[in-house]
Amino acid sequence: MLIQWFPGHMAKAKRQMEENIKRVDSLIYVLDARAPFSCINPEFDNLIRVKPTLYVINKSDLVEKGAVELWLSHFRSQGMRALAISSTIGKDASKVLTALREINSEKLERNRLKGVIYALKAMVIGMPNTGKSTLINALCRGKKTVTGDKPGVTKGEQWVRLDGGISLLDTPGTLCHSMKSEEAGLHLAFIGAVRDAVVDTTELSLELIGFLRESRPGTLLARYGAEEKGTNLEMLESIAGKRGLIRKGGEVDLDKAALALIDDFRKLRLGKIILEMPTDEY
Ligand SMILES: Nc1nc2c(ncn2[C@@H]2O[C@H](COP(=O)(O)OP(=O)(O)O)[C@@H](O)[C@H]2O)c(=O)[nH]1
Ligand SMILES: [Mg+2]
Repeated sequence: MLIQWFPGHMAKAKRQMEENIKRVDSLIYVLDARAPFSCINPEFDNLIRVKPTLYVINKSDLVEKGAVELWLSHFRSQGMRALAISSTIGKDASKVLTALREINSEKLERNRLKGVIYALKAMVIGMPNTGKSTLINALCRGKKTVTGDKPGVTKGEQWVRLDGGISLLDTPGTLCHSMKSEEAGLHLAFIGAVRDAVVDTTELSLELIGFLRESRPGTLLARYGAEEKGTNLEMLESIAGKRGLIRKGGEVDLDKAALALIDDFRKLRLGKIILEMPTDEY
């Protein structure tokens, strides 16, 4: 199943980011822990090339700790500065600021020696739904100072000034013109980075069933009591039956079963499931 979605507002957001890159010291690149590789957008390459980048594996609470550790060491072995957090948990987000100061330490020190208090500026980028805004909100702890009406800062992009002299620029999530691979497109759709309305959810659920049967055998049986046999479509029918999702004529309601399955995956009701692990290729 090929996923393709690059609406006009993303093209516009991308142009704005390319414009705003000049105004920031570094980038905070937010990835979803369930699909860290697929969340790396080749269209951001021209941004990361010019500014030091901090990779933040967000939503770590949705995957096993060991898996996150493997991704961190994988990224670090490639010379990327990376850390893992959950923006929705406690003070986890503040680790990002510490790391941001670290990667800009030379600049901060140079300014300090000149007697200048330098205010760091960072642009927060990432695929849609990776938690960029949640991270920023966690960092400003409710005392958000949005200065969105500056010239050149249009709707959809917002500067937020934090205590301690750091300003962050929130950006709208951006996908790519064409997905890195069919698999990457699917993973992004599973984690909700692609708007559900533009995807055939029944077909997407069949892909998810396929993934689970192969990578996590026993998951569907445990959750729905559905024997893992036959085609993926037969499994979806079986899930619909087990959940009592029946239409008026007595037919199973595949659409509802598909939505239920995808929702169960996203809400952790199938357990903590990472979609991709580091390989030699990436
Ligand atoms: N479980 C979990 N959910 C998160 C985390 N960070 C963000 N979310 C959720 O992910 C969804 C998208 O977050 P949002 O900040 O709007 O993403 P954005 O599109 O990148 O700005 C929201 O429902 C958040 O509550 C996290 O660390 N863990
Ligand atoms: Mg946002």
